Amino acid sequence: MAESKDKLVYFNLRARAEATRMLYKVAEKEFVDHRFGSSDEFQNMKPALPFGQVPILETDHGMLSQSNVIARYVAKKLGLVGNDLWEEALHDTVVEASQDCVNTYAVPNIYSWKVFKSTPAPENASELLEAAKNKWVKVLNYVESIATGRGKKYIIGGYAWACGMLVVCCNAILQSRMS
Ligand SMILES: N[C@@H](CCC(=O)N[C@@H](CS)C(=O)NCC(=O)O)C(=O)O
Repeated sequence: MAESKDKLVYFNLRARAEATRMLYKVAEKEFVDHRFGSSDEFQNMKPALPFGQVPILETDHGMLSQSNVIARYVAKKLGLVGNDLWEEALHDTVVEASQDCVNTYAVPNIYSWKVFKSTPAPENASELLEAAKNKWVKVLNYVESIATGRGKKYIIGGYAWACGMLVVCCNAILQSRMS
């Protein structure tokens, strides 16, 4: 029986789904990019979601949740995680470091005042932004050093792969939304 297309379900945002979308594009593999048309659509689906949150990926095997798990699963499925255990570990390092960077925005909820403008800026706004920026610079320098240390332009496999996707899209989101 032919395998059906994976279905990625998320809001009409890049955020936690974009790395996975980019992986399918790089691999030229078709998938269903389902973006909620309304908040009601999400609320109706919410009770059926493992953690009541998105993104989720519907596959022939069942429903998968947690964005980084989804990205890793898709990267592995499409052959985009490196050539051996070491390259896979380098890949995971960058994914986790990227998550640390995302947390510098998510934990103090910078998004609510800087991106969504739903709350007023806190008194220590400039310190929070400076700390987040410094974290990003540190992580990106380290990511670059992984590639240059191996005499390569890209982190693993001669290409950017999933971890690169995460870094690229986190960066793109921040540049477009935080300035
Ligand atoms: N750890 C989860 C977090 C998922 C998450 O926070 N999803 C948000 C959107 S980015 C969500 O579904 N929010 C709606 C809600 O919690 O009701 C992941 O990485 O997938």
